Amino acid sequence: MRFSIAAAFMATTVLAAPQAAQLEPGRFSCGTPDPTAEQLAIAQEFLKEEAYAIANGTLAKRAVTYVDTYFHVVASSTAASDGYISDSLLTAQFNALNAAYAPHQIQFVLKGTDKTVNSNWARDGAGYELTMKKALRKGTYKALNIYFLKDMGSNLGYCYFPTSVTANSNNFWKDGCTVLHTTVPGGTLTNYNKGHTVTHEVGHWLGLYHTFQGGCTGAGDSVADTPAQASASSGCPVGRDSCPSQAGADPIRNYMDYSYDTCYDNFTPGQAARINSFWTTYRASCSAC
Ligand SMILES: *[C@@H]1O[C@H](CO)[C@@H](O)[C@H](O)[C@H]1NC(C)=O
Ligand SMILES: [Ca+2]
Ligand SMILES: [Zn+2]
Repeated sequence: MRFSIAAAFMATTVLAAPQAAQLEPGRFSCGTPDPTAEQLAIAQEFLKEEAYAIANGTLAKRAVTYVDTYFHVVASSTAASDGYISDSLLTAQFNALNAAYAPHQIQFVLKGTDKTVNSNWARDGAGYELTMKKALRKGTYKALNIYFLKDMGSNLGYCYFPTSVTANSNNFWKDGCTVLHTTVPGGTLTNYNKGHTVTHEVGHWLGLYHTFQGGCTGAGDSVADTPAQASASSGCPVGRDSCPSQAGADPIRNYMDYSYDTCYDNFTPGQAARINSFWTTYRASCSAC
């Protein structure tokens, strides 16, 4: 692993603001910003090292990474319809997340759950993101904080990619994932209520880009074993091949596409390697945070 990568990019890496949804309601829509040119360059550097580590067997021998996890429910009242998620649905959400990552040496450990009623905080885009997170965020930069909100506009969720942060900076406080409450298993959002909006968003928090990043040409998502894809999928379009001149059909079942929750079933070994690279470089090694 090249620890120099983090330092080399430290000076200019800033967190982009979440993007407004670009797809119509009723489709999966993620507000995680596209990676910057700099972030794509980091991924390209990782890709070279990962190829060696896969080939020489080092990667296969890595230990399980345990990720301390905190759930924060932020609702506008104690009614389920206002975002006050029951304990049983939160347990189901946690289990769905862990099941998705279990084949890849990643396990989440639920360290705490809190529930807050605050109608300003419960509405993403109302201007309270930093205030809310400063009040609720727990753990170091290695800890995953997921905020379940009542209202996300037309996004289902967004996260921030791993980067170089300093203690007590806004980038540190903002780190984490924000997800629409109706996407948890048993939630009311048809086709997106098996808990895999969280799986997808946590993929970003661990360093993964969308499988359709960059379209058919160029570096794409900078992962070698996810076939190139022209655009986001919708539903579960079996056989979709949006880049016919490139190898492989679209990875519609990959958690980093935009398919229905029932369609998703995998991360690839290349994505697992990328998660390991980002974890080691930015989160496990963050001594100042
Ligand atoms: C395998 O490759 C990785 C990545 O380049 C390297 O860090 C590691 O030292 C190599 N291990 C062996 C046993 O060659
Ligand atoms: Ca790819
Ligand atoms: Zn996304």
